[in-house]
Amino acid sequence: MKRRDLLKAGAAAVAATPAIFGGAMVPRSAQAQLCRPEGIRSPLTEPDSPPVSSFSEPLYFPPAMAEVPQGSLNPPPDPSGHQRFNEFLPQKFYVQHLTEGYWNYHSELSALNANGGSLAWMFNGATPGETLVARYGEPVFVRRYNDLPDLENSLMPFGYPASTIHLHNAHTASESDGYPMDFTMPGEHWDHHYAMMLARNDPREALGSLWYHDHMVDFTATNVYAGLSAMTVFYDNIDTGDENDTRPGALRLPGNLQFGGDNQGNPNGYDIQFILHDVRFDQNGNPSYNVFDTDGHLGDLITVNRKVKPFMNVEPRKYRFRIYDGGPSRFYELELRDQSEMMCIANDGNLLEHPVPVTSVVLGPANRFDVIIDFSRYSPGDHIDLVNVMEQINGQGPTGRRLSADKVMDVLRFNIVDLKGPDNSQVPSNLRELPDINLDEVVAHREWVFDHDMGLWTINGQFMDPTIVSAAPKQGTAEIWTFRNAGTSWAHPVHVHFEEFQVLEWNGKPPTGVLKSRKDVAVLGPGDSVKVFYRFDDFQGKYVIHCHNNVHEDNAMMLQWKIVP
Ligand SMILES: [Cu+2]
Repeated sequence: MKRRDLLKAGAAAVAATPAIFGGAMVPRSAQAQLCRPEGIRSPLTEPDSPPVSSFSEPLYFPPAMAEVPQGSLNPPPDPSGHQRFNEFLPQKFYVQHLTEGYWNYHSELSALNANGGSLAWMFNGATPGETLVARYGEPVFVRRYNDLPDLENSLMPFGYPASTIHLHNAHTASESDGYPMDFTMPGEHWDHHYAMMLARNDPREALGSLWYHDHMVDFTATNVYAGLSAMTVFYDNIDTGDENDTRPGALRLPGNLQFGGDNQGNPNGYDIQFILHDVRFDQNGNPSYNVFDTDGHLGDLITVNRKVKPFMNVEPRKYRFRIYDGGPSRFYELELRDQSEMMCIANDGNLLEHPVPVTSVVLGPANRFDVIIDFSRYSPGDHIDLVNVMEQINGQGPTGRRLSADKVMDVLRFNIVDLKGPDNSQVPSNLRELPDINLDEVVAHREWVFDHDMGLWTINGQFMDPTIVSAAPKQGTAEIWTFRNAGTSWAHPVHVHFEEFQVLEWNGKPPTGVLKSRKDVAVLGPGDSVKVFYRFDDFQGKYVIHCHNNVHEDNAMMLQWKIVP
């Protein structure tokens, strides 16, 4: 072969390489083509966190939100402020207060701080806030008070104490969605009505693993990093949360709904939620953040449920883990240190048609995966670690390379303890069917190009501007949207509020494996293009499309769109 042919073959090989995200779990050799070092504009110069021990801190399990009586809400809920309120009358009422305080990320960090903890913004005194556990057919009302200190009195050296809380990616009316301009200032509150309705009344549209987080315009990355994130679990007629459920159709996935119960110091039974945030701490044990780096923010310590490199006791049996990448900018490839098998059952919180065996999961900011890990292959006294092997050297995106063995990042240790009872859970071969895609319903095609212009991040050449409506799909119609990354050295996890999408083509090819699913975040590596199918139903109003690298989002990579009659 002549040299020129070799070069051509090399170029073709790169062009044909499946993107890491479009072909999640692609062979390692195919992945070293993402955010390449030659594209680096902002080498990481932040000081390292103080050293802390791995796996010495117990995992934090946020409790489920506790109901309050409707009559305790003063003023009472105002039905006129919500679409379809009387049709979906709330059955469960909750109240949250956003406050500033101190959180024990790790006892060795807390020991560095005169206040005995790391500075944090929290929901009802904790981060992550309580888990919203809800069922389809049982509408929910959440009142959130912004009790953060005002800017002059806040001790947090970053962030802005105005807040709007988005329930990602619930099928929520615009006014309850946490629209970025619908924010409260300290002393104000906002009411959220979650109808707990299936999109288009279709049980195939049920969502499972969601999260709620601040979405303040221009300050999402910092406010979430400060602590304003938490998890949500929706159950329905087949994914009932009870592995002992004898009703026909019940999937009996691991879980026993023992919220508030306790068998291993673990209130959530065998259905466990992990939200990952990478955090960098200063010498006083407080989170640190460089507000001048618009490429993204990387922490050097991975927190799980806001505990640094914690441990969790598990029985030798099956568990369901819902794993959330809480950002702001880190991408993960998570695997067990022995690279043993996990069963992936959901992508972005939506059950797959069939479980897919994997040895790792790849997540960009805001992606979620549900996996089943069967610890029965281990014995009491053993331990096995969950680790991150994705190399990322700045906020732009991952390099695509695997971390060398000495650089692999500790995430969480599972300590195997004695079995307490029988494992009645199942991993059925059929989970949830996908809704139909009827291309005859498509009335419009739109393309959204993610790029970098004039020093900031853009979509279709535009910066976030709440006075501009960039698309106005009609309620009851379907459209095809194409997301394209025009950049050569950065990744963009693209998120659209309100509706799930199904991927038609990822770089021209139909999705397979774990990507054959409903999703709400499409991670675009350099040059990637994704064509998706949307329907717009049930509610009207304003929503956003944005990059979920929250630092890109805050530096203008967000547009408003609207569902119109
Ligand atoms: Cu981005």
